[in-house]
Amino acid sequence: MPRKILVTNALPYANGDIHLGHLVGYIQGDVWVRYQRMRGNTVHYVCADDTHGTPIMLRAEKEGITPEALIARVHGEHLRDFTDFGVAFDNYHSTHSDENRAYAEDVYAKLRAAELIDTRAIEQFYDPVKEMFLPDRFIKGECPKCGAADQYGDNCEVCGAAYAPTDLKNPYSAVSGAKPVLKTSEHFFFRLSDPRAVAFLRDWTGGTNAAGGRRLQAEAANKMKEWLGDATTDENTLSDWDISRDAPYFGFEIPGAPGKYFYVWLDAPIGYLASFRNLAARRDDIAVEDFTDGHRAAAAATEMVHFIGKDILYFHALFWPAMLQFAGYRTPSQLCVNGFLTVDGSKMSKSRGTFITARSYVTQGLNPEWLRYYFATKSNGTMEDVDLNLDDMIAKVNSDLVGKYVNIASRCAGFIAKRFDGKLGASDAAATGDFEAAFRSGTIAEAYEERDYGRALREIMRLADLANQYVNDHKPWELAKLDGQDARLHVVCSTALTLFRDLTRYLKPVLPALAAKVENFLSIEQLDWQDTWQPLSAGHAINAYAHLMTRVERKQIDALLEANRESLAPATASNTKTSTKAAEHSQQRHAEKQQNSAQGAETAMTHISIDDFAKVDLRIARIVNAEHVEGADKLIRLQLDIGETENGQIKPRQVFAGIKSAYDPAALVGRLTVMVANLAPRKMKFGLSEGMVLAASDPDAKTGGLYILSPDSGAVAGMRVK
Ligand code: B3M
Ligand code: ZN
Repeated sequence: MPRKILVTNALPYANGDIHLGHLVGYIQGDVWVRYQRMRGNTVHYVCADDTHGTPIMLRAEKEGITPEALIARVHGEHLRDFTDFGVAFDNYHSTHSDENRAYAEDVYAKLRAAELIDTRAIEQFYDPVKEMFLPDRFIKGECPKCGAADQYGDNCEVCGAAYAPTDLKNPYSAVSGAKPVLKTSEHFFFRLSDPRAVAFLRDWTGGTNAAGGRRLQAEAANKMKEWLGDATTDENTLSDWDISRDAPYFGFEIPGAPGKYFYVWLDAPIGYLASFRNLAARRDDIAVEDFTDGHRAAAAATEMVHFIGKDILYFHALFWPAMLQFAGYRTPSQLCVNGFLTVDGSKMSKSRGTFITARSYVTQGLNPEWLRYYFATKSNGTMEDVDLNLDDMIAKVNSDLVGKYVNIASRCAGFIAKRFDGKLGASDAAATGDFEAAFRSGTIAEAYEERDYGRALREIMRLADLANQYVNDHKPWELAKLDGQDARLHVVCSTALTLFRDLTRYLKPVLPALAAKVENFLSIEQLDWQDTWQPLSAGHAINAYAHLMTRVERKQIDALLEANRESLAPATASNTKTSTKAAEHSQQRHAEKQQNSAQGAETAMTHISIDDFAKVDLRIARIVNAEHVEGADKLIRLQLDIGETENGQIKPRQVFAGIKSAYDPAALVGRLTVMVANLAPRKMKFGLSEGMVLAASDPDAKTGGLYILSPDSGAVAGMRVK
């Protein structure tokens, strides 16, 4: 019986770029979906943007646009990024949608009817200037333990202490700078403390998935034990979960409770169902309730599988199944949890350029399937962190994909075209038989099922070694030079291409674009897993061999790092999100912090310390030369004297400044201005830019003008500006 599976990936927040850290989980999900489909299973693969909450509201406000406009723009960006990396959702929807509102209201009404919603007054920090309650991440102050300034309301980044925002000394609002006051308001709580909740969750945790495997990975099941306690010690309960927020808030207003909104994490996972329903509305082959209705027998024959990062396990393993269960919906069949991404062994960093956006990877011209392949080799189905070791990625892609796999086709295809009119001959049954036996003794399929893609690929590369061995043993390039060996040459090349086709089949979940090129080159139907072991038949015409994949060069990686490097990286929250330290605080506070931090970065960064400012080396610069740049419509090339010399000569810095619209180069020569002297040099198309000049402009571009800064008279080149 083919399986019927609804697969989801975590919904990214609608206020930040997709980066390589996100892609780990999306690629793992997409590979699994493609594998399941190749096996003949029916899979519906959905995702959406997670659009609600305070950070998105404030971000939109800061940009001077409505939240709706912000989320519409980001939706387009995210979808494009996923598409470029081959992550092919059947539907990419939004939590700010009618379907989601309807589901959220329904779940809430059913939980209320089940007497699982409580109302309680709570006291929280409130920003009297901005007139809003402040999430922990928007409150800063001095650490109660070590006294470090400008620490967030939940934990100290200097000494690592965790505390409540009310513990901070001299707290201030990161939104307005005002001193927050304590204010009481009514909140709604989902009563997870109800004994039914722990009993249900213990049972759910122990369940198996449709393939007979565990519902949860071992590490996730251990976490659950930690959270739920032991069934023999009865007193264990969970804390109730605060599911409402007060206006102003961007989200869904709670029916019957004006001014109260569903907390973003209530409607975020419900977004999976909303995206699925939205998909079903344009497909007549999907009966939504067969996947979602907990009372329907059909739902027992379908699966719902969630791919998520380990930082949001708490939400997906406790709140989400409990919400579904007590609202009468089907509960998740399986959670597939991935770890964080590190790059070259460290957490991603903007100053090192390892905080790499999906967009920059594509625009720098790197092949997304290199990354898919590398991430897959590093995925083993556990919650362990994945390290992107850049030199290792280059080595693996070049040796496995280009050196082993592509090499089989590139060494044989030409002879078929030149000597046999593009038509294959018979295959060598002994060789294809050996290959088949090697496949059958392996566990590639099980490895894909278990998301141990690293193992699957190691086995596939062993098969590629076999195929290469066959080519090396028969040396078509030598047969081609001998008289009377045409028939042999024909068999050898045809056999190698049959083996190449089968390798392509096994690689296809990971490398769909490459597989499509091969299907075209071999002129065959779309490969799936079930194909029988028929060699490509004699007389079958193939197409001319076109280049399949290029090697990765270190200089491409260096350019990528350069493009992502920010010399003055604020300690952004997206960095925090990937830290393992953060992963160690369990429980809801942690998960909420993750959420708030992931969203809060841009808007919360309204203050920096004097030490932060001191990192900027500002200098008076004399413009010794200025000229237009051939082929650049915005740039002027400046040579700036900041008092640096070489062999007694002034050694000016070259800076490309985007001021062409406002200045005639000739008028700039001789002027003094202010330059950032310690900005990391940046390779540009036109040469190296070794700094930046400061200029004023209207953020809304209402006046359109650009004004470079000048010091008062008396200042000379090289003086420090502080
Ligand atoms: N937007 C946060 C995250 O990616 C959140 C996931 C929602 S999944 C329902 O960490
Ligand atoms: Zn501290």
